[in-house]
Amino acid sequence: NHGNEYACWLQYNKIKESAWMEEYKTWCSNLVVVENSEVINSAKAELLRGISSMLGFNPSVLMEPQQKTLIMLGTIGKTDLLDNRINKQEFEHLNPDGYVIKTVTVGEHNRLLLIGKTEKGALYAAFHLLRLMQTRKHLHNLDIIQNPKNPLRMINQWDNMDGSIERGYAGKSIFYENNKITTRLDRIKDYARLLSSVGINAIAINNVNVHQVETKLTTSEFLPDVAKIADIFRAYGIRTFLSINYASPIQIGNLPTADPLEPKVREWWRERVEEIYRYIPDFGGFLVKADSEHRPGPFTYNRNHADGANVIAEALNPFGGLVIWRCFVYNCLQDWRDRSTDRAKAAYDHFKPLDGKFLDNVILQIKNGPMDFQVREPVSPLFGAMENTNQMLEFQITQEYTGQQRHLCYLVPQWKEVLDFDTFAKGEESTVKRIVDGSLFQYSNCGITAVSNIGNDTNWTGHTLAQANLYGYGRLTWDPDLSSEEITDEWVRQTFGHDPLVVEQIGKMLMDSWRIYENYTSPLGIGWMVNPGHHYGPNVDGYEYSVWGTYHYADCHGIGVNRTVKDGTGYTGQYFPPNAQIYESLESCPDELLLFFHHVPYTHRLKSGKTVIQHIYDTHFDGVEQAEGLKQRWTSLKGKIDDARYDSVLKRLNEQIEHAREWRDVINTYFYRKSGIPDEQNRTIY
Ligand code: GCW
Repeated sequence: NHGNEYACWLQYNKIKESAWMEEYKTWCSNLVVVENSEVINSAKAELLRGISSMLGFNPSVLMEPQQKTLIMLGTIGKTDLLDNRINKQEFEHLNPDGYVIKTVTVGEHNRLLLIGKTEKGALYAAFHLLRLMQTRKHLHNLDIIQNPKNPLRMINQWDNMDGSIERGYAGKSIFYENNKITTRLDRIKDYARLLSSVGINAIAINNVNVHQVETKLTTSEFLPDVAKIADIFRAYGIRTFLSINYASPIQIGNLPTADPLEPKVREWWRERVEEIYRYIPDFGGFLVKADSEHRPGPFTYNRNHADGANVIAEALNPFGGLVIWRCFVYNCLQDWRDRSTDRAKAAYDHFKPLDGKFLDNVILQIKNGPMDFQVREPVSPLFGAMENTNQMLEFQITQEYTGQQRHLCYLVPQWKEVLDFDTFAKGEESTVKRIVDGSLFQYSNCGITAVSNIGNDTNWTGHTLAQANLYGYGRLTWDPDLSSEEITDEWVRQTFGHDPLVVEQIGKMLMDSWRIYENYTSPLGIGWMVNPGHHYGPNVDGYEYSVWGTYHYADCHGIGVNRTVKDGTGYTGQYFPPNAQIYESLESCPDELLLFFHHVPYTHRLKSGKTVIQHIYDTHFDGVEQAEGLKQRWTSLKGKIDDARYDSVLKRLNEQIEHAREWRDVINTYFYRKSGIPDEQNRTIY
């Protein structure tokens, strides 16, 4: 037992309130499980663990129902032999991962049914019941039908085999050390439990930047160990994927080329894939970063991304494997004087012309947003722009540009905005969530993925409150219609208990935190004012004259990127109407994205009535005060939270305040110096 910070939201703390204890005891004394499979066994083990820990006794496990009040766990196929009053029609429209939770009366006794359409559904039902108990919900009269909205609910690890994690802020990798796969598999199992409890069903276990050793993960040198990891995840309903190096045929296959149209290359991929499936029969497939940030890809051979993806997809197809091909492709050797190249436009320009050219088992993975994972960006215009090509969405849970898990920044509200964004691709209600769940264009493969925020720190995420981002991400992939408030409330109760003050204060801290971070860092949709390389801390011109295409164009007259069709880069034209018009016009463009789309003088008046320069000053002064407010909320909870977690969060909040001040002063001074316009309120600007 490593304590509450390790257990995250699966603490299963002893229930002290006697009323709840009595109610749950009635239900949980007997557990019937007639099936015996890996996934069902995981579900059974989790129920036993949770119940014994919360209620202090081990339920009797029965092989067949008896005349008692009991829980029944299983799949609709097997449990329909027993009289369970289940309406089978309810299952017809459910996805394979769906389930029903229901309380029924049979004879004189009650049964609580946890019935999956498949065994994965049963596992999710078990986690759901434990969540109901951990959040103190009544169990009588349950009638729940759950169906995951997204077929793929995925996690990407950016872990390297030397144990480092690209953009990792919570220690080292739990998967690798010293260029080998770890032998400490317990931690991976606990990770699988956490992920599965929120519905994650796929994971790519190595960094999309695939270096020399990692290229060999697809070979017999490492496949036996990859298979061990896949075994663990499989028991929790999670399929394992590998990130691959596009130049593998050259690097490990001794071929002179990786040209996708070369028959020898095709044959090589076929053999590679066959071997992988001998070790991992349900292998998920490959995640590919190609022709992106100096990674190899089909461009070398004058082939396009469809040629590149399809040759690998062909090899995977007989086994049901997928190619997940990233759209993060742009010119990373730009000259800052070149105003016609626009990184935000790149994904659309590269991929839109290839609509319909990809095989069915290829999915395009599109980053939110069009530039990168900035604090605020518009939604990528590529969503909805490819009716005949499977798409999925990529979020970043790890807080690369949002405070690196030293600052509190709860991203669920940001993700909700993206998912709810109406692209108008097929008229009204063409929201991003309906595109990536496959319902708008009937995609065969699709969903949501995100870069993980965990490492081997005891609390997994560095900042204990950053656990909420992992939890919330999973919940949203299952059901993007859940509100931020619901998710937050669930997470706080499971993580910190039910004291009303605790629930209220932590909930507010989380809900306000993204806006607070935005306030003291990046105003009005401008990003990138960070130190180059590690991306922590303010540096207004850090990226301004570099090759990455990330400019704000601030000078003594004004700031912002003109991305209009009229006289800018033309980016706004990538959106469907009416979004295209809304962003094109200075009058209708929302304040929060103004500088993403327009270059304006510092004296330009926002819809809020403030000038741009005054907005910059005000938000930066406010942001620091709000960061101080976060600490006040937290310290009001002293004594209500265990010391370990209380102290570690307090330490980070203190650091956040320090850094917020640094941000404020650096940004305000820079723009005061550039514009020469003083703060209306005469506050200190250095
Ligand atoms: O934002 C950038 C990161 C890189 C990352 C890249 C990507 C894995 O700074 O570290 O590389 O995105 O998404 O490929």
